[in-house]
Formats: sequence, structure tokens, C-alpha cells
Amino acid sequence: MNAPVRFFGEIQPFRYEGPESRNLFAYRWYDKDRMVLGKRMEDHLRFAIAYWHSFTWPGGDPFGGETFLRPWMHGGDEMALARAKADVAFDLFRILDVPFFCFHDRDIAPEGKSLRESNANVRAIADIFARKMETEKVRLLWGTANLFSNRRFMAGAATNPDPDVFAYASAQVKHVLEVTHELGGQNYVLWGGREGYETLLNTDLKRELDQMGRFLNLVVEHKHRIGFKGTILIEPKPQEPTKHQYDYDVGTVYGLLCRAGLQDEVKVNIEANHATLAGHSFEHEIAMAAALGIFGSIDMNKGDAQSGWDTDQFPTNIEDTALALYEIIKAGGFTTGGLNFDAKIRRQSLDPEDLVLAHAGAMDLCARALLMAAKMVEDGALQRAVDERYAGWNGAEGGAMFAGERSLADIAARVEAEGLDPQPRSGRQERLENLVASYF
Ligand code: XUL
Ligand code: CO
Repeated sequence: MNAPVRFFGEIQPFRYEGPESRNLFAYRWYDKDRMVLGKRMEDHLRFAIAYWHSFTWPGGDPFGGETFLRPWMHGGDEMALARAKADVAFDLFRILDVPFFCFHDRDIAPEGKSLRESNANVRAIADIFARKMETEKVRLLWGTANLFSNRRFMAGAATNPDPDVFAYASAQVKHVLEVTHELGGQNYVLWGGREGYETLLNTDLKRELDQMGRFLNLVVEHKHRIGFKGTILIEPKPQEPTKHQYDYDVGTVYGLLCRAGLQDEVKVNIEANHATLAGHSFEHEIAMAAALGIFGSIDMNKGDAQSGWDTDQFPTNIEDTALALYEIIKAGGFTTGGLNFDAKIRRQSLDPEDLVLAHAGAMDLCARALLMAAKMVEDGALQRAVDERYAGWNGAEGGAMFAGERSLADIAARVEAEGLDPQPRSGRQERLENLVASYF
């Protein structure tokens, strides 16, 4: 094929112009060098672009096929198309000035007739990435293996009843983990694509959980064997594609990790739309992961309040985003993690500029939300309200009970002796919500 040179036409790299600007092709809030709470905005947010939605997804839905008709998806040698796709991807990274990207092996290169051939294809494109990354500033936030698209994975990868599928999945992960390592990836993600079940009538649930634990241990062992210093992340999701996914939400993943003895080795990549599908808010899942010591990275997007599936839309809600970033700052911010836009444009958004503007608008939204979250932190009134609510635990008896220095009998004796009669105090929710609104 003829390489789709200049897919983005005359679109120039985005620059910061400030909130007064009316230029949609400039940032109004994302000012990457601006210091926020002692850190550059770019280093707080660590934006990443997802290869799969932006360059590989052709715009299909369950009722209709491809709408995008991208030049790198048609007409010629598959490897030549994959190379052209890489050129377009790096053009977008440059136009938006994003510091990171993420990919699945099958996003970047075509599947071959054997795993050996597929891996060679992935390696060839990864070599192109490596060369481009020598001159471009973009880095790899994470790599991952697609263990869900091919029909061999229809009954799961690590949790498949067939041990040969487990072996195939292991071999595929070994390769992508090594490629991720060689490209300087900051993390490696395991989203349990089809690790779940459709019906218990054909499923040995306990055995599948054990298989998953074995698989995770193999991945962690290999990480150490090759000296990969990045973080292994599991991405929870409650349903879709299977009826019941084993990595349902953060709490469930923590249970799986403890069962596999890996709670100190593996963290989570939390996706906004997965959190809401699990019946949680995004900030709940972040706070839960932080509390359990497994917060790693996020997939930023939003769902649709009326649709019960993973719509993967670009975020547009400032309050939701600010509350999520507030929890991330409280958790100490990202270390190896970052903010990956696991989001796709709608299938009617055909134009190259739609892809650019979707990311730019979301980056601006997150930057603005970061400033609001920073105000919440700097002002401190929210944290003070929480501290005051629990202040009783700092007292002598509260402290002794919490530290395990009182038995149930000791506690009961004191309640009776002192005639304790605790009086409820307001939770002040509306006052705190008004406080949050005051930072917008
Ligand atoms: C699927 C999803 C994946 C993971 C990576 O819902 O979020 O794209 O982020 O496999
Ligand atoms: Co995701």
C-alpha cells in the first residue's frame, strides 16, 4: 500500500494557549510544565494513548461493521499496513505531545500462522517502535497480550479447561512481557479478557481460580527472571465479555492476589467504566486500591448512564474526574502508573480531526480537574472534616481498642462502668458537597 502519509493533514502540534483561548486545536488547561503541588502537570497526569481504540478498532458494533475505512486497514501486505499504522500512531503522539502509549500484541501486528510467526510480527513492529522512540519523546506506559479475540480463547486463557490453551496464553504473555521490558515499559497489564464463565453447568470454578493463581505466579516469576522492574497490573472488570469475570472489581482482585500469595507483587489498573459496571464509582475503586496497597494505574474513560455495557467514551465530566484525581493525589500519585485513555470515538466520528480532538479535549478536562483536585488538597478543609470525624480514635481508650490492647470483656466493662451513651453526630454530606462545588 501507499503509506497514509500525513493522515492528520494540516493539524499542527497542540500548544497551551490558556483558558481564554477559543482555539479548539490548542490546550486551554493542559500546560505540561505548570507546577501543581510541587510536580509538573505532565508528571502528575502521565497521559497515554491506547493503540487499540485509536488505530486498530475499525468502528464496528454488534449490528454493523466497519465505518472508519482507515487507509492502514486495507489493501495490501499486512505487515506493510502495520508499519503504516505505526507511522500514524506516532504522528498522533507528536501532535498531542503525550508522554506515553499502550498496546496489545495483536493491535500492533497481524497474527501469523503460528505463535512463532505472530511473535516475529510483533517483534518487527516493536523494533520500529524502538527506533522511533530514540528520536520521539513518547514512552511505553504498558504492554499487554490479547488473550481474548482469537476463537482459541473463547473459554478463557489461563482459566481454559484445555491445558494447551493455558500453555499458549503463557507463551504469548512471555513474549509480550519481554517486548515490553525491552521497550522500557513502565508496567505490564493483565486484563482477564475471557477469564470467567458463562454457566456453572460446564465450569469447575475452584479449578479455574487455581489455574489463574498458577498463571499469575508464572508471570511474576518470569518478570523477575528477566529483570523487568515495571509493575504487573491486573485490570478488574465485572462482566463483558463473560457473564461473570473472575477479576470483578478491586476487592475481588485483592482476594485473588492474597489466595495466590501475590498481594505484594501485583497491583491494579483501574478503569472508570469497569468501576461503574461493577456498581462502584471510579473514585471508590481508586480509594479501595489505595487502602489495600495495590493502586497502580488508571484507564480513563466514562460509561453511558443509560447503557449497561462498556461504552469506553472519552471523559467529559469534570466533577467525576476531579474526585478521581483527588483520590490519586491522596494515594501519593502515580509511580510507574499513568492515565491511559482507554476510550474510543463514536463510530460516526469518521474524520481524522475527531480522533485528535477527542484526546485533546479529554486531556484538557483532566488537566482542569487536576487543578481542582489540587485546590481540594491545598485548602485541606475536606481532609480536616474527615480527620475530625475520626478524632475520637486518637483518645486513650479509642487508641487502646484499635491497638488491640483491650479485650471484648474489658470494653464491655468500661461501657457499663462509665454508663456510656454515644450521641450521633451529623455526617455533613451536603456541606461537604458544597465545599467540593466551591473548588470548581
Ligand atoms: C477491555 C479493556 C482492555 C484492557 C487491556 O474492557 O479495558 O482494553 O484495558 O486489555
Ligand atoms: Co481498559
